[in-house]
Amino acid sequence: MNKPFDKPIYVTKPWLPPLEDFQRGLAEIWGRAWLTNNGPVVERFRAELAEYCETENLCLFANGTLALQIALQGMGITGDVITTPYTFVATVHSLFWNKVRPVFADIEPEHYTLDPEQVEAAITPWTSAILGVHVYGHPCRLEELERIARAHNLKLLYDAAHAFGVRVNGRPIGQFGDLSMFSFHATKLFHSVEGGMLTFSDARLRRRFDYLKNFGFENEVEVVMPGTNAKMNELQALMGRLVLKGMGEIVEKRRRLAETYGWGLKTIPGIRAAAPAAPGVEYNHAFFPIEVDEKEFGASRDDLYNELKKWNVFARRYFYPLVPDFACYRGIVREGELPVARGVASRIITLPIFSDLALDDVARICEIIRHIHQRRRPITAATRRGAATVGAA
Ligand code: T4K
Repeated sequence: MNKPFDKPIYVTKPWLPPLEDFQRGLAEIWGRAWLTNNGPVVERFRAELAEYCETENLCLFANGTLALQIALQGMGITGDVITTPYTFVATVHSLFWNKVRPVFADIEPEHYTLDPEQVEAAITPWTSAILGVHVYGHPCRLEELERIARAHNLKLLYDAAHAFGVRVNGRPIGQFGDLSMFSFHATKLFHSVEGGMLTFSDARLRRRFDYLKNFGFENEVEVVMPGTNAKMNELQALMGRLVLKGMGEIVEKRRRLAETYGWGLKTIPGIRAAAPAAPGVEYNHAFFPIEVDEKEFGASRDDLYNELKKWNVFARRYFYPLVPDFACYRGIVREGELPVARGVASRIITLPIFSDLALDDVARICEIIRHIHQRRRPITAATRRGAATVGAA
C-alpha cells in the first residue's frame, strides 16, 4: 500500500470487445465501402437498440450533444426551460444553441437530480419545458416531474446521457417523459466510441429527427427543413453493436466494484457514498460519487483529489464547477441561490469505476483514502488527550 499504482488509474476506461470481432466487422464494412449515411450496420444497431429499449421511437446520432440539440429543435422548444445546474455543460449548451434560456432550479441532496418543488416554484408564463438530468444514472423524481409537466402543460425532456441500461419498475428509463437523450461516448459504460440516441413518445418525431440530422434532405432534389449533419457512421455502429452484447457483464462488474467501494469506505470518517438506487430502480452503476466532509475527513475535497493523483489515481470532480459558474453562463443565478447544488459541487468526487478495474484495486483505493484521512486527521479533543497521555508516559 505504500507505493502508488504502477499505471495511472483514470476515472473510467472504455469496455472494448474482442479485437477480432471488431476486425471481422470492419472487413465487412471495407468490402461494402459504405461508411456512413444510414448504412446497414447503423440500421442493424438501431433494430437491436429498439429491442433493448423496447421502443421503435428511436433515432441514432453522431453524439449525445447533437442529439439533444436536435431534440429541442425538432420539438419546437422555445422561451425558458427549467433545468439543473448540476450536470455536464453540454446539457445547457444544447439550450443555448437553440436560443432557449436556461432557468436553473436546485437539486435534491440524495441523488442530485432536479428537486421537483424547486422546479414548480420556477415556472413562469415563459416556461416551455423541463429538462431533467438522470445524473450518474440515478433517475429524476419521475412521477413528480410528470405531474408538474402535465399540470402546467410543459414538455418533459430528460438528459439520460448517464442512464443507458437503467430500468424503473421494469420499464426502460427512456420510456419516461416526452423524450430522453442518451450519450454513447467512449467514457460511458455503454458506448459506440462517440454516439447518441433519442427515444420519445410521439412517433411522428422520428421522421423530423431523421430530416434534421441529414441536412433536411427528402431526396436528391428536395430539402424540407434546414437540418444539420449529425449522423452516426458505420464504424460507430459496429462498436455499439459489439458493446451492446457485453452490457450484462459490464453492469454486473460495476455492481461488484461499487459494492467493494461501499465496504471499503464505510468506516472512513467524512466520506459519504451517494445514496443507493431508489426502490424499483435497476441501476447501471455509471459512476461512483462520494462526498467529502472536510471537517470530519481532515482534508478538503480538493486535497483528496490532488493527493490521489500522487498515488496515480485520477478521480474527477464531476460536476464542479456548477454550469452557471462557467464564464459563459455567469449572471443567470444570483449569489446564494442553488445552495444544495453548490454544496454538493464543493464536496463531490467521482472515483474510478470501469470493467477492467480489479476489485483488489478498489480495495486499495479505499485504503489510500483511509491513509490520507489518517495522515490529515484534525487534532480533536480525544487525540489531544491521547497525545497528552503518551507524553506523560
Ligand atoms: N449530458 C451529460 C449529462 C453528459 O455527461 C454528457 C457527456 C453529455 C450530455 C454530452 O454527451 P456527448 O456529446 O459527449 O455524447 C467526458 C466526456 O467527453 C463526456 O461525454 C461526458 N459527458 C463527460 C461527463 O465526461 P471529459 O472532458 O471529462 O473527458 P476526458 O477526455 O477527460 O475523459 C475522462 C477520462 O476517461 C480520462 O481521464 C481517461 C478516460 N478515457 C477517455 C477517453 C476519451 C479513456 O480511457 N479513453 C478514452 O477514449 O468529458
